[in-house]
Amino acid sequence: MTTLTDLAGYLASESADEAVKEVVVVIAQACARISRVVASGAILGNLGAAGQVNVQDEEQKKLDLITNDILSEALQGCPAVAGLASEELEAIETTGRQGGFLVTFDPLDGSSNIDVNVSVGTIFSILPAPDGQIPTEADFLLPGRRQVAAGYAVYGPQTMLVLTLSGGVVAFTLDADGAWLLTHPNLAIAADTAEFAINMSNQRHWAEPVRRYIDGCLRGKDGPRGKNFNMRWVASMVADVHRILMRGGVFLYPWDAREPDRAGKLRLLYEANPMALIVERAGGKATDGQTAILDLQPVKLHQRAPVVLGSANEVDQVVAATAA
Ligand code: AHM
Ligand code: MG
Repeated sequence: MTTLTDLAGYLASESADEAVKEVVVVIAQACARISRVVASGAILGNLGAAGQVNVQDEEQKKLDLITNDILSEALQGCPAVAGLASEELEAIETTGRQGGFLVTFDPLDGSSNIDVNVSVGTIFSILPAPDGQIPTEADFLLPGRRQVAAGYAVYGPQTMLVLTLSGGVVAFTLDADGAWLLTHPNLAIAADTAEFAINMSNQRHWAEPVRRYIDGCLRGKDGPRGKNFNMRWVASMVADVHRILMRGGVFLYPWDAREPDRAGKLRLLYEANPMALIVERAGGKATDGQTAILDLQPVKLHQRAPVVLGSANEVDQVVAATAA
């Protein structure tokens, strides 16, 4: 058996700033801990609702709160971190330090799946912090292109950490001893696909162009696309994006008419932006339908965005269908 490089070995070979690497190590350790806590589920009495809602008015699970605490405590203790923001925290937290980095995260994405033992994950984004001052919320409102690193951990049949630092996209698998081993040194998303991911139950609420695009896929080889499509929807963005990284596909969470004043379901700073950076670095595309996700200027911390991402040529098809 060949010996696999671990996270420390990989980081030693990477040209990124040493302080960013420190932040990545702290997050990776926290994700390994979260993996154990998630895996213990009912044994530790951690499944089920926490009995409160978050800033987005969504019911929080016990594990949303536990995993949020694990990550925020880890980042509070990391010398290179000046501030953090989480899906589960209304306001930013500062660490009392200046300079270094800001981290935004969704500690347990797809948490509606926890109680039924389906894959969930942690998503994170690392941004530069302002020099010479304690960060404020405004300092977090940077376009996704300013991210210095992004990644996610997926807690599935295998626990994996997908990461992009200064170059491409790599993935590590957590071994039984708690080490992250580099199992996927160069992830690239196939440009073409015949697989789409969308919550079809919202069909009647979509805008007409999205309906038209999906209708074209559903009509298969008898329709305008001239080929049959498969559909997958895990309802865990990490799991859906992970599948797309591994075998191609397109993921859509568009605006819909259920909450017309909201741009979509997914949040820009800790869901759409980190996933968009990973997808672009792997050769795919990520857009809100008009603008590359990474070029959107955030105006508030928990802002939402419509998301279309994945195989480059299929994202182009969505954009063309929605522009028509
Ligand atoms: P969460 O962060 O509260 O878990 O919500 C985000 C999740 C995504 O992981 C997933 O793509 C989407 O919500 C699923 O939404 P739906 O319940 O409409 O299928
Ligand atoms: Mg989420």
